[in-house]
Amino acid sequence: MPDTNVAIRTDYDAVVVGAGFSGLYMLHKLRELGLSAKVIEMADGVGGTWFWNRYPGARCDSESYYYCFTFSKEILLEWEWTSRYPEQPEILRYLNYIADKLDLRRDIQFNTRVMGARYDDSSGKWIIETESGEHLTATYFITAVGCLSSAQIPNFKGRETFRGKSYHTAQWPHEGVDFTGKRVAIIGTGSTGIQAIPVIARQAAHLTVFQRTPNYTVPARDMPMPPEFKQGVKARYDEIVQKTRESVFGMPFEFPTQSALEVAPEERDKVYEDLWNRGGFCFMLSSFHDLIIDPVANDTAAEYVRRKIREIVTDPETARKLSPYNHPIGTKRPPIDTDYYETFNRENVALIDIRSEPIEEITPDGIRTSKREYGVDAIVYATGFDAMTGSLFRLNIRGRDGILLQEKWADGPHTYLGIATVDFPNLFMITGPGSPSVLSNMPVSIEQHVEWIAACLGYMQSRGLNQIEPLREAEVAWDAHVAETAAATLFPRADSWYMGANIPGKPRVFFPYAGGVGAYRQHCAEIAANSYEGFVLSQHRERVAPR
Ligand code: NA7
Repeated sequence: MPDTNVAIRTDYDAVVVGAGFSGLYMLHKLRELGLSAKVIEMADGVGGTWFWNRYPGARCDSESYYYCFTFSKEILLEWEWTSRYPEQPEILRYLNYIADKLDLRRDIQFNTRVMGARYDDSSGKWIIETESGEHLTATYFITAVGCLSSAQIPNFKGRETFRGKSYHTAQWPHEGVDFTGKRVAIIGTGSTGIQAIPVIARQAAHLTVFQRTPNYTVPARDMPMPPEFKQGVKARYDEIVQKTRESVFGMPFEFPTQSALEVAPEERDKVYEDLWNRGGFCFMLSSFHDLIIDPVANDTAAEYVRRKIREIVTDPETARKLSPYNHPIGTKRPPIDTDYYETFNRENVALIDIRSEPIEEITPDGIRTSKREYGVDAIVYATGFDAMTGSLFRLNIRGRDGILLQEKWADGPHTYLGIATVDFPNLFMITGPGSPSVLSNMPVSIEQHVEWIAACLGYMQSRGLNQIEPLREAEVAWDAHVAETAAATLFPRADSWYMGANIPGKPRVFFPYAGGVGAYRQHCAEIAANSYEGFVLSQHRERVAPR
């Protein structure tokens, strides 16, 4: 990058990276402020997560009527969702519709990868370098890169020797994959594997599932959106939107007030049974208030799911292998499914528990465990992501004095509100670590962050200010609050990607903020109302080098 300690030209008020939900809305808000902005996007289209994750069975686990933008009544009323849980192609169509409706594409630069971004102290500007060697300058640098965008393939020995086809679920070929007549292996039973396994099993000649940790999953109960439900939702949108914003998880469910331990076992089972039949996240979110804070309460729900597995799966040994035992329910990101446990009753599906039979290597013909080699034609890696920080670190962001974000965060992320970080002035991270982000219905948290950032920029604009950076003591206090909030829950008891546990060498801290969407929103609003308490706002005066 050029060493610029002289006055530099500024191309844009803001450069935003990523054209998914966050980048699209951020661009719209920046335009409303009259600021010049450019969105840089690696893909050749909008959509972010929903552009890349095209694996069989890919759909959203949040229900369509609240997994959407809410800032425009016109959009809310105009767009028609077809099913209870939108499939990936439908969400991608929706985001394309948003881009067209708001005329966003003219300020998005597609097929462009950001290689580095550096804050230049003397000019107070960001210099963003792209893969083609282009340099863009901006006053504000805004990351809209998503929390689960850096795909992770474990470094199995011999991986490159495999003669068949390999796929990561988040890098799926756009033309699709036909597994008809093929012997397929899938590694990973997180939300993605759980969605993909039943669909691949119906197509492939044989599917071998390599499972490291059995997961608790609850039926989604997907269905077409009944027209009367759609109408009812549209009539009640204001109320639904309000509820999601004030809720704990960004979803319009009533938070339960009862403890799982206050009710008789039969009554408790009835609650679980009703919610199991209703389907989706409400099993965890609408049953009892203490499932994620009290291990005894939690185990009532965990045991209910284990019982269901024993009822559904006909082979007792397979049922045993599928039964989660080493973490409380809900402490890993809860999946929801369509026919997941039922799939293991199929003749063409085998389950391999790789804790008792570890994968030793990938061979030219398949996967060799400590017991035998499994010959396959294709391997699907449903092995997840370097969550929350992976997509930020890929940008090689350098703050004051050239400090690299991954160096500053070597022992885990340090942020103020999950939005900003000391030594990186004018950097805003939409749904960054330390914010509710992945513990919430993402569009709700994205809208809240984008609107907060836009309001902050508007405040600065109206006062002739152009520099913002958190105070170190505010960041230290927020980090402590994020950690103590997580410590009051059962989340730290799981080896989850929330804890960085899926990536060898990643610091073991709790990455998102567990204090709830509503409380967090209120806190951010109070900070704004208190003249952006905890931030230093100033006017940067460019240092001009002597001639
Ligand atoms: P997840 O939830 O991280 O799941 C990844 C799965 O892959 C999980 O079962 C892992 O087992 C398994 N995995 C990861 N590394 C390995 C290795 N080295 N060997 C064997 N198995 C491994 O990712 P998803 O894509 O399913 O979901 C991510 C989010 O995307 C999801 O929550 C939604 O928000 C959308 P583990 O449990 O770590 O033992």
